Parts: sequence; C-alpha cells; structure tokens
Amino acid sequence: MIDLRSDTVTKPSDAMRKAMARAEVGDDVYGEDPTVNRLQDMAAAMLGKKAALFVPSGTMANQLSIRIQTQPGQEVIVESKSHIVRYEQGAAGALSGVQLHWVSGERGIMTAEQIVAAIRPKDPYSIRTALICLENTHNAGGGTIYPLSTIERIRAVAVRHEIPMHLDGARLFNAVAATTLPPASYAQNFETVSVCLSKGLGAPVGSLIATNDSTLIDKARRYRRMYGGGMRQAGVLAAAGIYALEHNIGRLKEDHDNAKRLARKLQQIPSVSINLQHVDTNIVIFDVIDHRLSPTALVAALKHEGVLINPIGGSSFRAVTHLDVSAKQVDEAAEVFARVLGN
Ligand code: TLP
Repeated sequence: MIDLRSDTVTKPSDAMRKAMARAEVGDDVYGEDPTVNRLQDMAAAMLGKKAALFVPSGTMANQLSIRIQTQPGQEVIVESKSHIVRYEQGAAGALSGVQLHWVSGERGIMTAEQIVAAIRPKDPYSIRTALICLENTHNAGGGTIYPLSTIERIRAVAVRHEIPMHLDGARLFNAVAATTLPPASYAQNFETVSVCLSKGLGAPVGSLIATNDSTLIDKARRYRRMYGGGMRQAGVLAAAGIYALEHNIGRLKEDHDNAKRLARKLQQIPSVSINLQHVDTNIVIFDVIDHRLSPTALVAALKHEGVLINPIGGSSFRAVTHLDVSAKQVDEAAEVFARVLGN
C-alpha cells in the first residue's frame, strides 16, 4: 500500500527504534526525565527560544498555546481553513472559552491588512482580540509557506496592538527545508511556537511548544496536566523526537521533490485540475472534475489499486509525501492515478 493520506502515517525506522530503546528515562511530571529535558532544550535552541515543553500532540500544543494566552470571553484571530478551525473539535471554545474570528487567507496566507481589519476596537462594547494564530506551512492551503516578510508585517501590526502571536508550526521544518531560512527567523515573530515531531519528521508521537516566557511555560505545564497530557517515562518518545530533529529535517527536501514529481504526473491526467505553482512543500491538493465516480468511490477505487489518499471536501483531494514514500513509489502511485482517474 502506498499511503499518501498524510505524513502522520510514517513509522519509526529501525535506527529511531534503537534510540528509543536506549533512552534514559525518569518521571517527567517531576521534570526528571533526562531525555525529555534534552529534547526540550534542543527544540528551544533550534527555535531560538528560552524553553520548550514536550506534549503528546499538535492539537494539544495549539490548544495549550491558546489557553495560556487568552481568557474566556476573548477572541482569537485564525485563518478560516486552519487546523485550529477545522480539525480540533472546537477545542478553543470548549477548553479556553474563546471565540474564533475567521479570516480567509489566500491558500491559507493572511495579510497584515486583513489582520488590521480583524482586530477589534478597544471600546467598552467590543470583544477583546487576545491572540493571533498563523499556520506555517498551511495544511489545507496546500502546504503553503508563509512568506517571512508577510509574517513580519503581521508581527508589526500585532506589536502595535499589543496582541501576542502563536505559530502552528506543525510543519515548520518543511518551510525551513524549502526556504533554507533558519527556524528561529520564523519563530522570533511569535510568543509561542508549536512544532510536530510526528509528521514529516517521522517520530511516532509528540509535539513541542517553545517560548521565551518562563511564566507561559509554567502555565502550559499546569494546563498540560489538566488536559491529561502529563506523561511519565516519556523519554522513550522524546528519544524518537531527538532522532527526528537530528536526522530527518535535511531530507524533507526529498518529500518536496516527490510532491512536485507527483503533481507533474497528475497534471497529465485530463480529469485532474492542479496548479504546479501551488505545490510549495509536501502537500499536493488537486481536483478531479466531471468524473463518473463520486469522491468516496474514487478513494475506494484507488485503495483497491494500492494507493491511499484523503478526500478533503467537494471535488478536492490531498496527497502527502513523506519519508516512507520513495520516488519510485510516487511513480507507481501516479500510474494508479492515471489508470483509475483516466477511466
Ligand atoms: N494534521 C493532520 C490531520 O489532523 C488533518 C494531517 O493529517 O495533516 N496543526 C496542523 C497544521 C496539522 O496539520 C495537524 C495534524 C495538527 C496541527 C495536529 O497534530 P496532531 O494530529 O498531532 O494533533
């Protein structure tokens, strides 16, 4: 099976599993797991932040970042197709009591002007804008890279209005691999940054929240416990994360090349509509037009031929490349697409 549903489907390699088996561990709720502490220090340093906290998932990282920077009854600016809006089960409302203010970006990228327009006036009647969240790369936008200059312009607006910023950097390292910009050049524009180890980096579990503010880290640790994310001998998982950061960032370029390769082949299929210029990283979004099969039937037909992808609404589909898919498998998948979609 060639699994292009997500980069979350990657399995730990033998070398990663060896690192996990060897990990020195302790009780992380006491802050005594040396491997977790090492991972946190390493991630903080890479992102140019003072501290980081290891958490079980990207969703928890986002939700803790919202919880520690807002009060119930306040508002958070988010992009309308962001993971926080679409895929976190309404957690910001349920767990932080905040309202989300959706702004529709171009392939997920908002502009500083849009942010200015979305910030509520500081009058006695308006809800208070407490936080601005960006997503880089933007998943539903198609793995879109936020131009650093756009982030910097949004940052200037946020500073002027004294509003903190959070980055959902689940795939920040894809942006880093594609642009060769240092991770800190992105991260320095945000009070909190989350990154995922369990997507293109190939670890089985885990995300981190990084910040310069020790009060925020203390709060995040407390709420992590409240949310049930306080882990014990988590060094076994952190070891996978350390391995991922040490070995799997450089190779993300291969996934980007494979995504482009797949997109070029999809473009040859008459029923497929795709813009090659819109494939920035490892996510390929395309439409299948006027096909006799429904999206569900198409996905089933592809699965029958050994290729898995996700339908993402309407006539759109998402294929994601990752470290468990080789260039040869991309070619095989493309042949399956041609066969199934060509009919
Ligand atoms: N994304 C998953 C699904 O939940 C959609 C995927 O297959 O792409 N931020 C972003 C930008 C994400 O894409 C994801 C996961 C998360 C946060 C949440 O990470 P987890 O799944 O670890 O909670």
